[in-house]
Amino acid sequence: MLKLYGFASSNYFNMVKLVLLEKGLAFEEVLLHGCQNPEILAKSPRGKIPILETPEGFVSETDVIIGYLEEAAGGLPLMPASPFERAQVKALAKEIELYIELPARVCYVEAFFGGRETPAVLKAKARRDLIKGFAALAARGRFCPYVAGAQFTIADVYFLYSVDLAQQVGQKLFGIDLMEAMPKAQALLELLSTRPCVEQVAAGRALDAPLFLARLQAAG
Ligand SMILES: N[C@@H](CCC(=O)N[C@@H](CS)C(=O)NCC(=O)O)C(=O)O
Repeated sequence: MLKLYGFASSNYFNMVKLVLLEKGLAFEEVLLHGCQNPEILAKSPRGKIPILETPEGFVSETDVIIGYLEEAAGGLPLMPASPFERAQVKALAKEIELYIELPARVCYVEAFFGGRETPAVLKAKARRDLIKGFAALAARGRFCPYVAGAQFTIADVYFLYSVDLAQQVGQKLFGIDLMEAMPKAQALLELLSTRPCVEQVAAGRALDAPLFLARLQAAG
């Protein structure tokens, strides 16, 4: 059986978990925090989670894991059939990852965990990048009702677990609403939150949240 390594407060872990659930695939969760010990590095060379264990070995990096599941694991397709439409979905997911999730991530500790302040120069860059990232999403996203069109796809998975956190970073750190001019994107966040698989992922995240906070506090 497929095994998903990671922890439920991780948005990347939750992306893969949602894909597994939406596809209706059987899998087991294995609790693991990213770290640099040799045993983990043998499975994921940068020590990051999530990691997927397959009958043939380990796969790391969320977009690669999701691509593997789409190609190899069966279940409900989360990509369109046409190569051109697939390219649009992949571009949306990649742009959300690179230009929304990653700039927002630089500010997570300050925004969500009351931890150390993000250095001013990084914060200013994050603000600029987020504004451009959301503009790109507004330009390419279709939101009718899903990010890439009428089908729920992996672009929605990236959207769901990146945009809400980035929007909160915008509000908390910069006093801006990055989705102010995107009412359909806001409506999509609400629509996605009612999907049974999304509710299941949210329940796991809620259970893990206090443990994750305690870990962060212990790590200083
Ligand atoms: N590029 C990676 C990012 C995954 C990632 O950042 N995972 C975090 C948890 S949300 C992690 O493992 N952090 C531990 C570390 O950086 O050592 C992916 O797409 O899977």
